[in-house]
Amino acid sequence: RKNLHLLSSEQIELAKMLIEMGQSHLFEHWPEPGVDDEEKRALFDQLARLNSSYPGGLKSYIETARELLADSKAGKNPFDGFTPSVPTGEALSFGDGIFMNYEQAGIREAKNAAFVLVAGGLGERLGYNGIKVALPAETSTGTCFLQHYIECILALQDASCGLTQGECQKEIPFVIMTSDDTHSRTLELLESNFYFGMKPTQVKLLKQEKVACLDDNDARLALDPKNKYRIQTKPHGHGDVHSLLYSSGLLKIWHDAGLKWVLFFQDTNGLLFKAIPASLGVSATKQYHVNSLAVPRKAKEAIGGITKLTHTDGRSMVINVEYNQLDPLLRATGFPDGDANCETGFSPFPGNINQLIFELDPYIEDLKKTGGAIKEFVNPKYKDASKTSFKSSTRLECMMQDYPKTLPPNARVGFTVIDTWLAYAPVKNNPEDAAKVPKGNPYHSATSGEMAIYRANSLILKKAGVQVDDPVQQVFNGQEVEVWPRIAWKPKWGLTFSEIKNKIGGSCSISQKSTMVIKGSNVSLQDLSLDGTLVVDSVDGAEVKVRGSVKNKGWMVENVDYKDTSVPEEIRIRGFKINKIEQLEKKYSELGKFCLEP
Ligand code: UGB
Repeated sequence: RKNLHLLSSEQIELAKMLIEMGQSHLFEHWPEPGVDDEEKRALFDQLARLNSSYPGGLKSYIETARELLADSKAGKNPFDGFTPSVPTGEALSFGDGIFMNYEQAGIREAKNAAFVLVAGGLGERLGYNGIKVALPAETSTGTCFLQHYIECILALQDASCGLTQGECQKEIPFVIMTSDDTHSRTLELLESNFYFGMKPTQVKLLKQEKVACLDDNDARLALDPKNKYRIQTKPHGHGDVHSLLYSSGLLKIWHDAGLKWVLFFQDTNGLLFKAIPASLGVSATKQYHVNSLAVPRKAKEAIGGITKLTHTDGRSMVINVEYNQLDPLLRATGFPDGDANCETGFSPFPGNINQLIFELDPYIEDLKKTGGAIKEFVNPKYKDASKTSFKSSTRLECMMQDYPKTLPPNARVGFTVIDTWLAYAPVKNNPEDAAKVPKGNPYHSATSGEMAIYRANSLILKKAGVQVDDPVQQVFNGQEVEVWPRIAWKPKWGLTFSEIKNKIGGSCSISQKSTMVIKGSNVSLQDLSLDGTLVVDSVDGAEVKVRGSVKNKGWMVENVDYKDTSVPEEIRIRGFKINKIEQLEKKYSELGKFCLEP
């Protein structure tokens, strides 16, 4: 009470509420006025931020926490009354007629879409010191994930308007959700690279706030062990993206601009955009309010399972069940083997890759009711079986894919299963953990993420008629992977299968030791025989035909050890580096028609 004069009238109201909510321990230790006054004010500034950034404020946070902590202590099953079963969705097969029709529908719709990248996570499992979106997706070109995503969105924009690069009047909005852990470094990456060609006004960064940690089952807010005038905070999870989009006013702006779709995606999947046109086409054709992208899932793989949950009262929903919950849920509901592969060698539950496509208007209508609040969960680590105290403080968390949990039963919620090789190769695990992944399960490492890009590009070209040599097996950082020719292209060269096919003519072949990098949009391959390295760049408006035989010493993939600190971290976590020995490299800077025939 003696310190009240230090606070504004709003802060006094906040203090009263906190005391009523059993949080007086936050101030009990405060010394006489005149001692640490600045620190006391700083605590209230932080409390005000925590209060305003959570839907319903700290009161609501504490109430929800008490309920969830009581449920957790009682061992209540979050799936009580629900029986899981395998849902049916749209399964796509790359390159067939249906797939290509969906791709065309998706390209038409792309100009009515906004993209949202959730990039607030530090990636603790990867243990990389930088932000994950700054990591090269592949090291033949060195293109980082953020650059790749921006180039994909720009290419989609142009393709959707039916124009060549830069001429499209409609700008696809791009939002990046950051956090205190990633915000300044994301902004710096964008600014120092001129937003990778996107207009700065087209990109919006929304920073998520962390939430207060909780010390006990009464949801007493935890003071920071290092500073008794600060609340300890931790990330709340990617589910924050919904309330942030809503409170930013962006959804209304998009609605007024005639947009129809919002696409959410994660920070390190170099394949994702190969599946975007077709899956957006599925959303548009089937008029899905929510469409989750999924891939065949290996049992125990650290990706959620898309599951149909049917309640005893008749309700049912199709929802992600997170990887740590799927096994206990199955065991408790008559599947004694839990999360196990079936005769196909995969889990019968498709794997959620957290690429979500929402139809904008129903999304806005739902958020008007919820403010974007997502069903949360709590995961306290108890000291002992009495479940009365925690090993360390806990907090509420939420996931963006839990959004459909608040939808009415008539909402059209679907999912699209797509080949893993085409759609999903995230970079999440550090080399040591990746090397311990059970044989046959994906590594999800920087090594496998890069090799998956070459594999996908090789398989796409093969399907388009190019004779691509088989891969060799090699071990990097203890992980055995297929090494295909290192083929990389800018998204504007080919976003869809039909576009790529149209750029290939005659009989083309690429040997396993080869590298091919295509940077121009209008480069076609005619009777090309490549055995070495070829790099072709051209400005828009230059039409380049590459034909004949290219043979040189090329670029070699050489082992490096992840413990070798003389090698930059972003390279050594892959376990290999590209040694550029010899290449044919051509750049066309003038408009016109050219033929590259060595
Ligand atoms: N992220 C944030 O933006 N903010 C946060 O507070 C936390 C994360 P992880 P996770 O597709 O592979 C998810 O840690 O949570 C961003 C799905 O829940 O990489 O283990 C972060 O920057 C799971 O169902 O993933 O698992 C990153 O971009 C499964 O689908 C993204 O959120 C799995 O991803 C995901 O964070 C998958």
